[in-house]
Amino acid sequence: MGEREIKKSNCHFCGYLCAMDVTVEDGRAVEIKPDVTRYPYDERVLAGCRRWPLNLDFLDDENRVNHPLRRAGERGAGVWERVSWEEALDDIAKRLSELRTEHNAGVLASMIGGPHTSFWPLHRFMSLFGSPNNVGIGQICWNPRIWMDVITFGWTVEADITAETGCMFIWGTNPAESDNSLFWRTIIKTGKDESVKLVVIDPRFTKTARQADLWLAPSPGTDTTLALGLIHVIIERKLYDKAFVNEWCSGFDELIEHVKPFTPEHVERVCGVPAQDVITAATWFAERSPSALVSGRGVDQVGACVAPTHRALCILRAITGNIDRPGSCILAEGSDFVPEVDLELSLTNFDALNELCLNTDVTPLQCYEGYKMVEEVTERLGRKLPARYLTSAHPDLVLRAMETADPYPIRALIVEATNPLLTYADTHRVYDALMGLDLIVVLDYFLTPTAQLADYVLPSASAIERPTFQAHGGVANFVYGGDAAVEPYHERKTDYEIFRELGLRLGQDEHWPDPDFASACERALAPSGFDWEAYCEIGAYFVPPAPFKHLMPDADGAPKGFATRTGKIELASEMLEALGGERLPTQGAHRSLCTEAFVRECEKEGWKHVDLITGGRKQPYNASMYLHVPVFRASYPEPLVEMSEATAREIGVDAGDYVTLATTGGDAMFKVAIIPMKDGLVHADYGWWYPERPYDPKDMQGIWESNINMLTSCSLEDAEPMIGTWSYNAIDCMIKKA
Ligand SMILES: Nc1nc2c(c(=O)[nH]1)N[C@H]1C(S)=C(S)[C@@H](COP(=O)(O)OP(=O)(O)OC[C@H]3O[C@@H](n4cnc5c(=O)[nH]c(N)nc54)[C@H](O)[C@@H]3O)O[C@H]1N2
Ligand SMILES: Nc1nc2c(c(=O)[nH]1)N[C@H]1C(S)=C(S)[C@@H](COP(=O)(O)OP(=O)(O)OC[C@H]3O[C@@H](n4cnc5c(=O)[nH]c(N)nc54)[C@H](O)[C@@H]3O)O[C@H]1N2
Ligand code: SF4
Ligand SMILES: [Mo]
Repeated sequence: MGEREIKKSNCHFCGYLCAMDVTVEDGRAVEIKPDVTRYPYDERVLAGCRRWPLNLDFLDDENRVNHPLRRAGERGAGVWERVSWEEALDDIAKRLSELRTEHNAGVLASMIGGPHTSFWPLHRFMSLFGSPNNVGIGQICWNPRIWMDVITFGWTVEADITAETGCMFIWGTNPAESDNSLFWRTIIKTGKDESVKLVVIDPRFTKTARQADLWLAPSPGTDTTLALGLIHVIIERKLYDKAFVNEWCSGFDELIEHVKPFTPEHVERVCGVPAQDVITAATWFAERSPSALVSGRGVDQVGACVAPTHRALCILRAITGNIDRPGSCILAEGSDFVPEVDLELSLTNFDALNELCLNTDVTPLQCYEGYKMVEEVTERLGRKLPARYLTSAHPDLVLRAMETADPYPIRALIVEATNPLLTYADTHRVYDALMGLDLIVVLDYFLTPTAQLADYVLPSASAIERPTFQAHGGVANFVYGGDAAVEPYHERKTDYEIFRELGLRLGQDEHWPDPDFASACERALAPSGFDWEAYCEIGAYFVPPAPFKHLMPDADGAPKGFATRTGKIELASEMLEALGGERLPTQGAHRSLCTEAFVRECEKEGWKHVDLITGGRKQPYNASMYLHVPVFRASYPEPLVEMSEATAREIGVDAGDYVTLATTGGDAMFKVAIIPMKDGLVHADYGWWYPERPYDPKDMQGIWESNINMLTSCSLEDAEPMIGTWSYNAIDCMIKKA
């Protein structure tokens, strides 16, 4: 037997990054167990998680990509040859350089996905290359909340759930499935605690809703109205925090006028939520302060409603004094370590990136000019937001540039940690655009359907083969993770090393001083005074945010206030108005994915027209990941569409029947599950493909069968106008028994 050693590392199969003790023998991991000594150990979390043992399986998974692969047939034919790293990187760098010379730096786009890895190495590479064209989850995940928080409060806020919290709103998020963490455990505890009122706002009666004292089920995409209705009740009944509003909020008189029409009866008509429930929820939130609020995809992915709903939720917290008060929502601190924007180097090359930015004038906030404007506010705190997510290029514009070279051609694409054929809107359009490109490079663990379209597939090191440094864009003083347990197996490399080596080939030498990811993280951490060894030993660097920061004295001894233009919380937003937007939130319109003619035609053939929401999180999967794990598939073998009993009756189907869902964009098949939820609405799983099938260029492992994103669209036409958010919720489709 060789040398045995216990290495401290982390699982990265969700954003929680549980600490693991990995037994390593001769450079190979032979055993893994949760580390009880390190953040964020929680017995119940681990007992509820089925993924962590996979950390070992994934190292040797037969489907893993172990060497760089080069396309050896037509694009998408599935014919590959093994090449050396030198050959692959030399050729990619040469072709990128030629394309840039022939067109401009915008010729290269990148696509990213959920928080699977640190994306700043890709962003650094793109910034230095000169392209602003990174597409990803920016507009539809996390980013809208960050924008609206900063515009209203001067920085971002996080829920601070403590023993003092008297009421909690869980709005459009289902942590029971999406966040197997302490947060979910807190909700279970809160659900049992008589002294805390838990309100869940979700059209589905989720596992989270089952914990609630009150479940509000608004029609999808009517949340702005619901939030304005709560504000109406709070103002009408004088339940707001008068002293806080007087001293620290601007625009209250305008707000009073603005919410007058949003009576509980009006809310009942628009949202389908009983008027009495609106009153109860509003009263609890105001009277039981400190109250906390957490939101998720049910607020983030509803097109035109996204910014107004977030703004209304900011206002709700502000007028009840639930900002920066323990037990409510606390303004985060800036990071003591290097903020993400300085790692991604977007500001270093700002003018060049701004020049090529496709979003400017289209989505005035989500672009480099919008970033600059908001910087005026964050600078007062001496802080910077990450720029790459908040300026991410709109997919409608990037796809158009690929399709038509308007306003300039995009001919090359780097795909890191995402599977856009399953997870981006409008699969047919994404497929066609990718098929027409000159160069596609995919970094992934597996040969996903998207990877099958590449020129090069580069094998990424997975968790425990690489260090982790999770800093949430550096918008809080919190980073966690740890070291690698083993060197990457086979010829895999960390994503950092891949971008560095490409960067070195393209003259970016001075900006990549660290040879490996661990030393780059060490450098990023250094300003905090914490060294890498201590970080790996403890697993986190965290400075809890101080409460009541607006009351702290500035240099002149006056209270600091908030970092907005007015120094107060902006109920009516000066900044949104300056960008051509609304001072106060109004309800945005629904997105229809079916033309009238399409609806008429379908109805003649017996189809029903229903509201649609998609992608509600489900354990044990993550979007398109883990479907190849046999025990997972045995427990969850098929893609489901959920609906209420009444809706099923209306459509003429039973649980277990197969149905087809269709929009003007495409159709997909699902198996019916009956759950308690809003009537007239269906909810479809997302990310579904069949990795067990041998690859065939036509079938693409089933991406044309039950992939809900064949039906969705990222069209700017009815996207949110400031940020450009498109819709995965609050859409519609036709449905019929298959
Ligand atoms: N209809 C609909 N569409 C949606 C959503 C929805 O709810 N409904 N949700 C949206 C949201 S919020 C998100 S975040 C996206 C998620 O979309 P994606 O992030 O594209 O989803 P995943 O299927 O998790 O794809 C992750 C891919 O990255 C690979 N991977 C994982 N870790 C690493 C790594 O460290 N390095 C590299 N190189 N590769 C890695 C995995 O093998 C997998 O192939 O989907 C969005 N799309
Ligand atoms: N198991 C698993 N966990 C995950 C992921 C995964 O793919 N799988 N993905 C990770 C990622 S990338 C993300 S972004 C997070 C997302 O985490 P969450 O935000 O918790 O996402 P969901 O679980 O889909 O919860 C969103 C809820 O919003 C509801 N909803 C839909 N439309 C509306 C609406 O118009 N109004 C209201 N009020 N509610 C609505 C849906 O019914 C759903 O229950 O999860 C992360 N965790
Ligand atoms: S999947 Fe998430 S909850 Fe499970 S062990 Fe890994 S990091 Fe922890
Ligand atoms: Mo996400």
